Amino acid sequence: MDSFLSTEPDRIDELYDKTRKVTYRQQIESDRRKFALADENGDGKLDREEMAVYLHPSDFPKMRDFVVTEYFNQMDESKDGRVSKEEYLG
Ligand SMILES: [Ca+2]
Repeated sequence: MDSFLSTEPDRIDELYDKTRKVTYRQQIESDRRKFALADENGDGKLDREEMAVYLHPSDFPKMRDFVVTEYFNQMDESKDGRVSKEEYLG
């Protein structure tokens, strides 16, 4: 979050994290999806085991699709549904 200049609500779609290549809104939506997936019992809170899933999603098979989709969307800068060698290598 430090790479964002501001969290003003009216700028939520234009603020861009250059490192992660996402807007602030996209990051919030991604975090909400990750939280919902990690919240195994759906109580809206993360216990210690659920927090481990949230913090280290790559370590848990149930988060595999989320992790792949997040990386894919970040790499596919042209948004053509494919990651070119140039996009992959950055
Ligand atoms: Ca929970």
